[in-house]
Order: sequence, then structure tokens, then C-alpha cells
Amino acid sequence: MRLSPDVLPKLASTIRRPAYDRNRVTTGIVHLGIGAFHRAHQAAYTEQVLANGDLRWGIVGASLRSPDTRDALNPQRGLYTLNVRSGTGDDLAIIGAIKDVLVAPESPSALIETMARADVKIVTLTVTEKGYCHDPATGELNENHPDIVHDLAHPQAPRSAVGFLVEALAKRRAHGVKPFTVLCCDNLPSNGKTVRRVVTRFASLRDKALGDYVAREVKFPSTMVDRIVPATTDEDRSMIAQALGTTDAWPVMTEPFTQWVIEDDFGDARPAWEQFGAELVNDVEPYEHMKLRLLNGSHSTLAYLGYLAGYQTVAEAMSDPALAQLISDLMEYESAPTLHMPPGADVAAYRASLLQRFRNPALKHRTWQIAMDGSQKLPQRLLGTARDRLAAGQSIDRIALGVAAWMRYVTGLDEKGAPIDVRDPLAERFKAITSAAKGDPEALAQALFGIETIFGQDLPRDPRFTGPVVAALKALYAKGAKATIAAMPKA
Ligand code: CS2
Repeated sequence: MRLSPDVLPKLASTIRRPAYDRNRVTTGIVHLGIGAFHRAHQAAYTEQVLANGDLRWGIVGASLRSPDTRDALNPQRGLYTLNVRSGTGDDLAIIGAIKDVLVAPESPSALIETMARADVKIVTLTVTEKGYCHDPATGELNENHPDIVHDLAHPQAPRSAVGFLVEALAKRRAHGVKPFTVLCCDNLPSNGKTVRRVVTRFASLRDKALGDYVAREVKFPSTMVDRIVPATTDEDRSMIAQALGTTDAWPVMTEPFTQWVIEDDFGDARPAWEQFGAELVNDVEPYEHMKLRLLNGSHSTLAYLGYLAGYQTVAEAMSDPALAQLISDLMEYESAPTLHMPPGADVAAYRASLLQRFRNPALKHRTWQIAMDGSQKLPQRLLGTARDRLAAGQSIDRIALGVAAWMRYVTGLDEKGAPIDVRDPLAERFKAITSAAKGDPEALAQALFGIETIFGQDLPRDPRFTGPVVAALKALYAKGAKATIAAMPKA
């Protein structure tokens, strides 16, 4: 037995399910990058819009790489379980917002046709930081990226999200259909602006007039998205099968907290997400900085230090009092003072809620998962904070330890000499750097500082930055993560 519309009436009455007529739902949104985060976040907000009777906003999801999500969801007619885990109980709902999942590489034209349809008003994206083919330090399109080179040569059969957006926009323009709004839901700094820059540049490389059209006509609102969504495990699947009495090939686990702040700048109709908790504002940047620097900055620090110290999950890492203190101090004394807080936000309450969320024992959020793609994450999570502090003449000891832990991590060997599965677009470069450094922390740090797409040109030249990072890296090699964390002086 597999989750499907026929099974819905047989589920336990405590499990919520679509009460609207799914057959009448039309496609208003195409989503690129249909992973667990989208299904726990944007799709969950949209589900409430549909349940409230506005049936224009069904979602067609697309995977830009693997067929796994399509193979899991399409036999279930798009249905999946969202399990909200508070630590004291589980709350299950079946989500019906996803109408179909396409696999882009199997038929790029099918995805482009769908994106070009007039009833599609919004294309949302969660393709992760690296999916925008940009240079993380500058936010500019990486014109040498193999996918970009490919997509410029084959605009009708693109591989990258950027290539798909531009080809679909070109089609709409040719057919006199208004452009869709591009809604980036990834943790990039100024995500709307960044995606606008990258997409406009790509379009003008294809054709100057197309570039002008994108710049003039297409809206790219910025967003701040927040919900912790660990990768689904087989254990989760069996638990859900038990609760449903039927198999769900890909349920999603998440936490109760959810936040979505959206710049109110759409080119056409949009779902009334604000009726279900989303905040529509004029300026997202203060929210985004707060979230990237406090939540994600702490997350990455916990991930690298926690992994090196032997902790598998964030909650386990947080059960180490010295590490939890370090994270609390990192937020309070180093990151928060660099923020212009959003109107009405209480930074102390926000910090406290983050510590509590990280401690959620029901979420098995692996440090390894968060450690992925550090080359794409460090700039907006830790390095921007470091820059602001150095400009103000302030210390960066905890940030430096986070950066040093990343350096130790990307060598691919843990403290016991066991291999680390380092997933990062720069993984090959890290290997070459590690072997050339021959175990010397100073040489390792200097070579990594030389990666300009991460550190830019300024930080490697500033001894107030490099000094503390090298010192922390030496300590990590000499004493290990646990002792280095414990030796961090009180703030
Ligand atoms: C995490 C984020 O994997 C990661 O890098 O820091 O996915 C984090 O869980 C979300 O941004 C929370 O909103």
C-alpha cells in the first residue's frame, strides 16, 4: 500500500489532509529544486492558501538533477507527509499542493513549456547556494562555470536554474505573455538582488535586448526563509509508515518554527501567503542578515566544530555545555552587534529561540549535512560578520574558530584520521591544497585564504583576520576540537 488519494479516507482522523478539490487546482507556481526544504516551507504555506479556497496556486516542482523526488512523489499523485516534530510530540499532515514533479535533464523542453504557461505567475527556487553559478565573494555570475558555458551554447536545453529561467522568460516574451516573478528561497545574501544580477547578466550574454527586457520587466523579490528541515532517514520512513498504515516514499520531517519574510514586489498575482504567517515587507535585508548571521552562522560553526568533536547531530553538539556556550557567545558578542535589527525584533529573544531550536531532540539534523558546500556558505554566514567587526576595530575569536574548524574539516580527515566525506564544489581543490600543505596548519590556512571566491582580496591581507584563524587552526591540530572549545576565554 502506497500513499495516494484513495488512501486518504482511511488515515487516522488526527492526520490532516487536503480538504479542497485537488482536481480543480491549476498550476500557478513552478518550483525549481524540489527538495525537503521546499516541501516543509513554501509548499506548506501554499497548502493553506489552497485549503482556503484559492485554487490557482498548485505547484509543479522540478528537479534539476536526479529523478528521486519524482519517482517518490508522482506515484503518490504528489502527496506526502509533513511531520512537525516539537520534541514532545509529532503532528502529521498530508500536503497536496504539489501537482506534478518534472525531471529537468530528462526533458528540458517540458519544464520550459510549463514555466512559459500564462497561468504560471511565480517561479520559486531552492537550488542551494551553488545552484546560482555565481561567485560567492562578489555575487556576480561565474561565466566560466561549466553549466553556464553549456547553457550559453545550448540555450534551449539548459542545465542550470539560471538557464531555465532565462529560456522560459524568452519564450514568454516571444509569446507576449507577462513574465513570472522569480522568488529565490535560498540562503543567499540579498537573494533577490543576487539572482536578478546573475539572471540579467546571463540573459544579456545571450542577447542584449533580452538582458534589457529582464532588467526592465522581471521582478525578483528578496526573501528570508527559515525552517530547519533535516534530510529524511529510513528510520523516519518506517515511523511514518507505522503512523499512516501505508508507505510514503518521501515524508519530510521538520520543526514547529517557520518564518517567511518576502519583499512585496511582485509583477502579477500572488498567493495571499501573508494570511498564513508570511510577512510581506518593503525591505527584507535586516531580516536576512539577522537570520544568515545568527542562525546559519551558528549552524555552520556547530557543524564544523561539532563534527570534529565527534557529534553526529546538532542536538548532540548542543548537549556539550562548552560548545553550546561558545555558540551562545558567538551570537551575543560577535554576530548580533553587527546587525541592524528588523523593526520590532528582539535580538535576545531571537538568540534564545535559536538555542532552543538547535536543542530540539526530535530533529536528527546531521552536522555533516550542514557542513556541505561550506565554500558557498562561509561568506554570508561568517565572513561578512568578520569584515564588519574588523572595520569597527573589534575582535573575531569565535568567528575565527569557526573558520578554522571549516579548514580542518575540508582536509577530509577527522581527528582520529578517519576520512570525512567532504561535499563541496571545491572539494578537488581542497584535496590538492591539503596534500601540498603536508599537515602544516600555517601552510594549509594560507593556501585556503588564497581562494578568492571565498575570502575575497581583503581578508587574506588583513593580519587581524588571518592571525586568529591560523592560531585557532593550530590549536585544533594541537589539542583537538573539544579542548580548543573548552579553552575559549569567557566573553
Ligand atoms: C543549514 C540550513 O544546511 C544548512 O546549511 O544551516 O539549511 C538551515 O537549517 C536553514 O537555513 C534553517 O532555516
